[in-house]
Amino acid sequence: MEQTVPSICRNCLAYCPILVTVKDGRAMKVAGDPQAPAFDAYTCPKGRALPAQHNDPQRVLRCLRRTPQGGFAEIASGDAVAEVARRVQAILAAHGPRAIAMYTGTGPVSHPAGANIARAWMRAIGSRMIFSAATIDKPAEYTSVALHGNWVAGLQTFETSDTWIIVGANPVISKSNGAPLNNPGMRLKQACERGMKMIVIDPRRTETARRAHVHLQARPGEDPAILAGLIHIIIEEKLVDEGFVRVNAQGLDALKQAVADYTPAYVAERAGVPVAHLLEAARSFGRGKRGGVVCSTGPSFSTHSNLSYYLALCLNTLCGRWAREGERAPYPNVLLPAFTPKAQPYAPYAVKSDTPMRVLDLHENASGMPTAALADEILLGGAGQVKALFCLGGNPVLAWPDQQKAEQAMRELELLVVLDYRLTATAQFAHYVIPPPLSLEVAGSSQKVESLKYSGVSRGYAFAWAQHTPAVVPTPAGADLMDDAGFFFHLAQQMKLQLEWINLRGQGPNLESPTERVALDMTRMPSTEELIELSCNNSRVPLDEVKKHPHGHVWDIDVLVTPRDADCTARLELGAPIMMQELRQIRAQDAWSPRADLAHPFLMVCRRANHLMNSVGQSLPLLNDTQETPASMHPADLSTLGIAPGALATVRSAHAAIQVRMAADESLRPGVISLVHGFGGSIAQGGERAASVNRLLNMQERDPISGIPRMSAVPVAVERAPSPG
Ligand SMILES: Nc1nc2c(c(=O)[nH]1)N[C@H]1C(S)=C(S)[C@@H](COP(=O)(O)OP(=O)(O)OC[C@H]3O[C@@H](n4cnc5c(=O)[nH]c(N)nc54)[C@H](O)[C@@H]3O)O[C@H]1N2
Ligand SMILES: Nc1nc2c(c(=O)[nH]1)N[C@H]1C(S)=C(S)[C@@H](COP(=O)(O)OP(=O)(O)OC[C@H]3O[C@@H](n4cnc5c(=O)[nH]c(N)nc54)[C@H](O)[C@@H]3O)O[C@H]1N2
Ligand code: SF4
Ligand SMILES: [Mo]
Repeated sequence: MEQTVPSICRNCLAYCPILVTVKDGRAMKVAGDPQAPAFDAYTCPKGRALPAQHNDPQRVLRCLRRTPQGGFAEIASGDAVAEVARRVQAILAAHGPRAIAMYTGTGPVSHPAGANIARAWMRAIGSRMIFSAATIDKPAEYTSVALHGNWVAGLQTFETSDTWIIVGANPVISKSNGAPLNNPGMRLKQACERGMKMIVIDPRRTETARRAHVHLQARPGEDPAILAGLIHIIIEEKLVDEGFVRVNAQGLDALKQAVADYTPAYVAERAGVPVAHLLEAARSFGRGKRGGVVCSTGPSFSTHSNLSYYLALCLNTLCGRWAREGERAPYPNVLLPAFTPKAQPYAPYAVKSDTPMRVLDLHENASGMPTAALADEILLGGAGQVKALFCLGGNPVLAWPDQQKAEQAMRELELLVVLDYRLTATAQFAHYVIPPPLSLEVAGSSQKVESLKYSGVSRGYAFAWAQHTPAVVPTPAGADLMDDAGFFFHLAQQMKLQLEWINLRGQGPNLESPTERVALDMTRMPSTEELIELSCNNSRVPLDEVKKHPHGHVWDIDVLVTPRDADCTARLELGAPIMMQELRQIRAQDAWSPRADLAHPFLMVCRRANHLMNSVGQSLPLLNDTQETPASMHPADLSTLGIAPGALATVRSAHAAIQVRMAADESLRPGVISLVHGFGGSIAQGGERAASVNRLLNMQERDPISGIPRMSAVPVAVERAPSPG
């Protein structure tokens, strides 16, 4: 029997509403849902490949355990949990809780409850060694807010703005920050048609940049200088919203001084963009009535990311781009609790915590524990050494900077438990692989997307959309799967631990509504539906009401932004001393000499591909037919190098070399090579051809707070690959 049912694609954080055609208990087809409001039946290739992903013959359907010979043998899920519990207890007894670490990657995007229960388990054993992909993604989203403060009612929205600055993001492909996630290409087109002046800073003329009023096709890594330059012009040309700044901010004088030397002429030369474009960008933003500046992985990866993100927040504050008293609240919450969207700041807070790493002088910080340093932490012997790692929906061997070190760390672990449905580059080093059911096999809700606003500014949907989906297909016959939540719950049961579920609504100490703590009944594993109910406790719209709209619904939540409290003393900080100091340091740098490094004359940047989600999708023939890392350069550079489009090339950083398949791309700034991240396999699997971008990186140059190393604007040499044989 064939049936078409509504659901939600949970492969990325756009959470598009979909229609799934189900035949004999198998997903056959996925299409956009025309009955869903506000999405235009949009899907991308990854969403349409959900059936291929679910029915993938290579999918892991039973738990695996490493054999003494180095292969894998199947093990019943209950036995796997019991064995892992025993091994964890032995490690705890010998080395204490710090020896147990957890890494959550992007996998939990599709089952948010898993990471919540996993963290509860880590709290129960007393380990603070909780790492996530956030600190190798956009850690500055958190650190910048800690340094600058945030705004209770949120940023003005893209949908209501007449100007917008996008720094190093390509939302048309990646559904990333700042631009609407629902069919972003269409939303950008509509915005430009209604006259929005969009400014895009990107070394590549991306699908997004093609719509820009001004495209600053700058040299990668110069975002701090460019943003300082825009601030300089906005201050010089008196485009600051002085009334707003007087009431809500402090530190303007310090900022003015620190950007004084970032003149248009200096910035233009340094970043390699025309002065006229810089002036036009600053003027369109400053003279617009509403707008916002958002940053993404481009500035995050190319060093000084705290500063880039911080200056973006300062631009928002200088121009008063926060939702103002009396306007409709932009992020009113549907499946999150109602709150009062006040026109006032959340105060800045401490950016570093007192939990230290043992390596690289790093600490837990506003963005979490520094993941980029976890391999070093695992490899460094002595008291506190990490002996066990739980890897929950992540792929360290392809995602962590310095692939060699990541692989070495995976081998060194006494216990590596990988929760994943694929035998990934990381899973091959695991002692246990625990496969979860996939998204269409479990219930879900859109709440995760709403809570994106707690990690940065302007994220998620600015309209009150919500949807719930039941499981729409059964798990495959003969499978013995365990979802992430179930695994940690059963582990806790085995270890006789009490778990506490926490609903946290906010960022750092700034909470939108009170934290809810619920002691779980440890005698029975709650169902996925029960966990969704728990996470939707006190939601503005009851979950049962949301369930009445299987295609999703946009609620008319007409909540207005309320005035600033009379006793509010919080102020947005424009002159945080460490940021001002970094601005001065960058200005004092000699930016030109390193460019004369003849051994590494090109700058490597990375990007995401429309058909892949980080390392996911590579092995699905429907999405990908090559095992070679796609790279591109400007045709003029290729012809100088004597590399034919389509040929193999070697990319060499100061650290290592990899092979890539080269394409010509006229939209790329000359001098830049762009690689797709997430590609390749482990070094153990494939030598030279296992070309993860992360082979090229190391920890030498890293952010002092988040620890993210230079992952973009990496100096490299590019050569014709030696011909085989
Ligand atoms: N050089 C370089 N390095 C990068 C980046 C870059 O652009 N360049 N990007 C960085 C960024 S932004 C990020 S977010 C990280 C990504 O880092 P990771 O999250 O570590 O990498 P992913 O490839 O996204 O791995 C997600 C894994 O989750 C699994 N998965 C999917 N669904 C589920 C599920 O329901 N349950 C479980 N348990 N697993 C599931 C997938 O099979 C996949 O193996 O990499 C970072 N590293
Ligand atoms: N299709 C697809 N969607 C995804 C993902 C995926 O793998 N595939 N991954 C998801 C994840 S985990 C994340 S974090 C988001 C990320 O979403 P985005 O941050 O939008 O990621 P990209 O599309 O790679 O866009 C980054 C852009 O930064 C530019 N860039 C590189 N270096 C610099 C620089 O120094 N300065 C500036 N200004 N720009 C620079 C690159 O050319 C690129 O166009 O996407 C998510 N969505
Ligand atoms: S953009 Fe693609 S992968 Fe992301 S939710 Fe929509 S259909 Fe799924
Ligand atoms: Mo990411």
